Amino acid sequence: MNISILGIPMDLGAGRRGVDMGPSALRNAHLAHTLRDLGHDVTDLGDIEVALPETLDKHETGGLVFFEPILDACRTAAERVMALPGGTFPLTLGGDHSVSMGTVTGNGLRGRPQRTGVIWVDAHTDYNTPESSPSGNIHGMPVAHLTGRGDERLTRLGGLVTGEWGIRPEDVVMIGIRSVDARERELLREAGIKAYTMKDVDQLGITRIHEETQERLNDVERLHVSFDADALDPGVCPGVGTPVPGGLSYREGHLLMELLSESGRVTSMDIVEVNPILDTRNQTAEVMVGMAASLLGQRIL
Ligand code: Z70
Ligand code: MN
Ligand code: MN
Ligand code: MN
Repeated sequence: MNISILGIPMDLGAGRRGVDMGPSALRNAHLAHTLRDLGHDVTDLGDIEVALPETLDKHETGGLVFFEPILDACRTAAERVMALPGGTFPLTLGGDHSVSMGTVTGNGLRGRPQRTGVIWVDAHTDYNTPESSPSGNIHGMPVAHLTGRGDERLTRLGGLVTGEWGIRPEDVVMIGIRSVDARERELLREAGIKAYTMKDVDQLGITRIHEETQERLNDVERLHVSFDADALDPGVCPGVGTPVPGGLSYREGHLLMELLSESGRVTSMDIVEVNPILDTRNQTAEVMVGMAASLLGQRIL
């Protein structure tokens, strides 16, 4: 497969500094080399340019911290993904999770707009709107905006999204959830988004959750996996902004990626929220490179 790596070194959407170094940490953990060893043709497109917070006023526009530079970066990311040749697998590296407003949109609109399913692997549901958000941090809001809720400038990505295309709430499946804000929980319920909590992971197991996910997303034409490193347990991935106890184990993470790989249906992936400042000897980046490898065909035997 042809894989294109694109970094979005942005931490403007997160409450803490450091995930802007995520792309660098993942490259240092031999991302491209690992995927080439699996037989893929890998092109690293480098990073897009993102404003540094030190150069900006901490502008809050209607409950959205750093709204303008985040919209800029997401739009640029979307345009870069859209420009990739058909058949290429985009592997996009965050950055905080607000980058996925750009990457998911770019993947959905590439070539011609297609119905796109999203598997959101995360401790958080990232379904706040500017009104419901307790923090104003945009990385807590990407799923709401991708499914058409919130600030219209973000849902339309500054005019890039025109016409009917959007992610349907029923085409989103979340896995690994264990931290949801009060208002956010109500919004999720109203929207009818399927979310597998850690309770579900414990009760049903990853195999059953994967089967149900495939069934639910049976009709989508493209399938994007957005993997927030904080979905995994902090013992496995300590280098994340807000570690939440009781996460996916190393084995559950790999099993999910292996099953998704075997399905042959995944067309793009993000790796986000890796924070090298808070990490232990780049362990989190190394684990996340392993997750990408499992999704992209690595097998034990
Ligand atoms: C909270 C908010 C969040 C991390 C996403 C947290 C959001 N729900 N935190 N990823 N690390 O501020 O919206
Ligand atoms: Mn997230
Ligand atoms: Mn998260
Ligand atoms: Mn996060």
